[in-house]
Amino acid sequence: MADLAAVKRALAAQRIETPSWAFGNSGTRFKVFAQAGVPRTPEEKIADAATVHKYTGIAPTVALHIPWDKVDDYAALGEYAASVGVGIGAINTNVFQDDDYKLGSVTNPDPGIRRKATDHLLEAVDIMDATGSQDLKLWFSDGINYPGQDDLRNRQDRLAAALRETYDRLGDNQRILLEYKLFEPAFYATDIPDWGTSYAHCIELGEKATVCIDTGHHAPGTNIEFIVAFLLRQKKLGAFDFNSRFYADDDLMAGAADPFQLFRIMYEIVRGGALDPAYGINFMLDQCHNIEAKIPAIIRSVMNIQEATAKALLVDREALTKAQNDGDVLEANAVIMDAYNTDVRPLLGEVRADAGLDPNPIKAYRESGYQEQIVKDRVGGEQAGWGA
Ligand code: LRH
Ligand code: MN
Ligand code: MN
Repeated sequence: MADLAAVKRALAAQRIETPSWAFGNSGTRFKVFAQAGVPRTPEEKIADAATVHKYTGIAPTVALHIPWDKVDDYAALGEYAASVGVGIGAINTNVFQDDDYKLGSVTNPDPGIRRKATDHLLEAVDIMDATGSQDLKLWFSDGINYPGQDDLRNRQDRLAAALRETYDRLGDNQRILLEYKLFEPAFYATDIPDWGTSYAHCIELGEKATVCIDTGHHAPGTNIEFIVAFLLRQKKLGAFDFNSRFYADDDLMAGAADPFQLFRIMYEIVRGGALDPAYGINFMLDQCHNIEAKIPAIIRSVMNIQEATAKALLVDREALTKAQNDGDVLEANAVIMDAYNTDVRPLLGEVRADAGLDPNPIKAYRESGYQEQIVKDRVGGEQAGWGA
């Protein structure tokens, strides 16, 4: 049996980072459905993130995306965040929304465009210095649409050079989180399409470079928990971008499409001793709430991850090990399924009550009047960044 007091302590200590862009309007390439009350400024996105933290108690940092969250004074933005009770988390770079990047950013055949893209990555490290952020999150949309369009191998060399320059600019407590994605916007070959490519570049760079797993960036059917287990064993897993998907990179609420997969991922995290914030994994959300209200959707996502984690913590590890060593396939599977099928909502309600929170964060948010207030106060909200 799992030790319930230890499970509760682990749940109370869990941390999840919210993405500033999830609070703004977003949509598909077909339509952005604007919502009333969405943030107009980075400060308002941070205020919404602080609200998510207020009701969940486990989301004390918010990731920024530059230039979507561009301000003149980043130190002042960091101070503002602290004043509303949150910290600035990962700084996400954006080298995908400029006409110059049509043929790629850091892998572009034009050295001038590569310089511009790399300078943006270096600027992001300056922002980390100003905000005290430790994580530089890099995702490159770079890739090609047609066979022969560019040289696959030369693009890897250009990528490695930009990564090296950026890595060498990092301070002692700063690190690179290198994200991969199978396809989109490139449709034939992406320059960092999978965890193996990201991992190889991270190895080449050094210990301050680790892989970021975005759960929506794989081919259907990919066993993500295997990737988690493998990277933990190599000490090269640095972060998650959690979201869920039915088809491609849908960016739906984490745990909505496949809560069982989320549980299996969190089980590998627990089994690897990597849940404790001291281990250093940044558990971020990366989602878009195109048709549902944003703040409660983000609260729901945090709760879904908590539920998957609670179930993972409840796995009877001793019984599992015994069944595995006995070669008892059915019993081993039953131990995992018993944990997954446990209703952990009352347990999480207790954890929240112990922390002085309402056991039902969504209800508490709805009753708080915050939503009505932002609808009244904020007129003319901005698009989160897609196409903005
Ligand atoms: C790319 C991605 C990456 C970006 C974010 C907005 O699909 O997952 O993390 O920074 O979306
Ligand atoms: Mn992502
Ligand atoms: Mn994505």
